[in-house]
Amino acid sequence: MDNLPLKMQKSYKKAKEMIEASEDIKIYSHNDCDGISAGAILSTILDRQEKEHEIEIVSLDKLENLEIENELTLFSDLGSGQNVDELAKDSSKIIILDHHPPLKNLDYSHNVAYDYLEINPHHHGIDGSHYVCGGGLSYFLAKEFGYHDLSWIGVLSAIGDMQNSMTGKLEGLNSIILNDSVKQGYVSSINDLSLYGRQTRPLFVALSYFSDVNLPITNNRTEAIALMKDLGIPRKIGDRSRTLSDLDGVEKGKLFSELVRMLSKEVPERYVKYVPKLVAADSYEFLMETDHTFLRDASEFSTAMNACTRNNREDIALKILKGDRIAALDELEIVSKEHRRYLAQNIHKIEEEDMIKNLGKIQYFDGNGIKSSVVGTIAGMILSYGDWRKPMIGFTQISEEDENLKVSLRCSRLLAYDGIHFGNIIRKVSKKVGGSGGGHSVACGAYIPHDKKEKFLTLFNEQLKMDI
Ligand SMILES: [Mn+2]
Repeated sequence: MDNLPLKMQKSYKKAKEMIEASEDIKIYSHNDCDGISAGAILSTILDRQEKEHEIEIVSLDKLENLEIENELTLFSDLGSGQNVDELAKDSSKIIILDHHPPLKNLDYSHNVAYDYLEINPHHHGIDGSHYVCGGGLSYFLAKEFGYHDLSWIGVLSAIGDMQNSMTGKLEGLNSIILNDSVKQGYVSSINDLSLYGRQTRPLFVALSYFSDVNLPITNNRTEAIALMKDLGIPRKIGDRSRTLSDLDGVEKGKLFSELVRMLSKEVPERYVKYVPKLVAADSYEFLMETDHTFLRDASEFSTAMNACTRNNREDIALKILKGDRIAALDELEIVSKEHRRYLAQNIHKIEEEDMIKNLGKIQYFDGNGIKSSVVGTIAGMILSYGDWRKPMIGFTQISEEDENLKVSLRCSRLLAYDGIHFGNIIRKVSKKVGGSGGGHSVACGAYIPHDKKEKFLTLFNEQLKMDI
């Protein structure tokens, strides 16, 4: 694909005109890496156009009964699945840039008095979970204004949104964004080993976090070091531990073959064909950023943005995305350190107190006391202490004021490659117990009534028996 569908192009022209004609603008964007990226792109467009604006990064529940007070209101990475215009005035102008399944059809704008423009790939037959996300949709608006230099944020948002999760590549409209950023010299796409922490983690540490399948190196740094030694891969350069980004092609080749060999021995026959995809994927490097910093690697960068939102510090993430590389980085360092400490403490507790329980085809833990914003992150991290063949489900109270439960699920990518979509399953099951949920195939979540945990687990297990 090398251009947007014609109808989408027209919508972007209209969006540009609406912005140019407005003086008082408000942006609402979603509180995750994708949403903040989208918000940062929109805010940068408005800065450059010298348009007065306010930006608010919000969770989806904040969109109920929203007062539409500004001349123009922009919604990014949200809005299609909510009735955000319920309280719109006849004079209101609304633009939605969202990739989630829309509630309204394309003609909706003809039936309302106010100016309503929704740009959503689903309206044009394009799947919004793999081919474009909120940040990408916002980048296409920037492009309409001629701001191609913001393309790298579009790439970041796609990685943050796991748009590449099924194939290890950016495809569809995402590939247009990637091409723009490569052409501009901002991004380089590298076929690499699929290990987290390319720039900042010592390679032996990155190897020890391999958790899609439990290998001898999983959670075992000694084994990881021994593996590198066996393959003749030096651990250090001078005093510094080498990271994945330090390896040359020959070294990566050796490591790739060895990981494929180890995994193929470990997984059931029917998964063997997915093993190469598990070990190698495209990585994206931001060429204007310093080597060996999290900023240099799209995946590490997106994790840092998520750490900000999980700790209600969207302001830091926004500043970094808009170019602050000094004060905001210091602030981020403090937040990240505390974030990592919190995660480690809770993972240790779950492991020490043997809190992972098994029920048929699932495993779960009661994360009572764990902040609901990180229960998913923790579920993902303790997967390696459980059984990779089963999804890991975490429960915790939504907040001190709300005793209902947040449910988060993480699983090995192998299960998704094999065709299971946990986002769809959790949507179905949470609905049956009077809650709501959804998400990606390997990472998803739900909110359910406080007394429905057992029922949820039973139904989820039954559903899985039918689906597998
Ligand atoms: Mn998104």
